[in-house]
Amino acid sequence: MNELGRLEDLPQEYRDALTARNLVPLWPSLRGVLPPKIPTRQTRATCWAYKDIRPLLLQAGELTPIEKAERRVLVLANPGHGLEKMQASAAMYLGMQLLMPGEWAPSHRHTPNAVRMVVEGEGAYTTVEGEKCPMARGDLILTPTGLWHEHGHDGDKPVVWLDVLDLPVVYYLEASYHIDGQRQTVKPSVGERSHVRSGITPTPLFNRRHSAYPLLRYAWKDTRAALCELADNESDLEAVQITYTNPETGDDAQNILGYYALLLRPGQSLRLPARSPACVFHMIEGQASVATDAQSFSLEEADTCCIPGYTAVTLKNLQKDQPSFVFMADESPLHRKLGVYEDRG
Ligand code: GTQ
Repeated sequence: MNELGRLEDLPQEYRDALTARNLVPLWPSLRGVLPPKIPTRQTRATCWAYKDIRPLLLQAGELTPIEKAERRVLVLANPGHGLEKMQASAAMYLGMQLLMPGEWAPSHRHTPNAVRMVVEGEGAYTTVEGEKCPMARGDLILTPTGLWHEHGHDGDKPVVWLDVLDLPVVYYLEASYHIDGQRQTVKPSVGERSHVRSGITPTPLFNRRHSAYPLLRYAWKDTRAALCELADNESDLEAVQITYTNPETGDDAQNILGYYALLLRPGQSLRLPARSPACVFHMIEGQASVATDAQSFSLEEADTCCIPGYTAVTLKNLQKDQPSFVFMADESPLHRKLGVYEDRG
């Protein structure tokens, strides 16, 4: 590969003439934007332990009233991107959100898509387009782009959940904004009751409530049962993984980020190939290690880590006699739509 000319090789007068006309020579920066064989990734393998987050989040509950926060969130920021960027990866944002009993996080809608993975507590709910979605540990609740959502809490202990948003990429596209709304009138819940069995959906033609996002809440008890069934019925299946999908189209549940849950059999070690998207792992139940060639994290319940793209990962269940359950989020839908998705094995 040729050594390319440097900026310093050019006469200062010439460089100034370019700058004055908003022009930049490509060759000094060509290898930077098109590095050989593998992309440069700002995303660093990073782990956030829940035992570190929890006391600081509860302290935020005392320091900052909900009215002053709107959303009381500590952002899980990847130091590789710079903490102020508030990104876990190029396309993913992660935050731990706290709602105290009786608090209310007011209604708004925004262009980035969000999901909540419930970490701790009972009695809270997110109302999405008038549909009240109760929150229990491990439940996944979608608040897709443009839909009104607000959070409330009728219980008596703090509730914490993990927010996953595609905010960094929507912001990068200069397409990120929000609109404030009124408290929503709750209507009878339809999503879950209209999709009680996979493969059976209301016929869209006759469905007056038809929405691009027909299912907003994926209860952990159902997801867990599906994973256990899969593990029991297919004893030679290596990756016991489900994808959270749109029940009417079979597509990923959202357009930009993909969401999955994985059962690791007792003591199982599972290698995930090096793929182009970055991936987030969050421990729902049990304990597991998440290892790359370079480093390894040990995840306890409610811990979260992020691994950059183009990196093979080995997950290992650290429990010898019980399954462990992992929630995963990645950038696959975005990479596939853009045509840049790669699996390097
Ligand atoms: O709960 O609506 O972590 O709007 C970041 C932005 C949560 C939310 C976040 C948000 C929300």
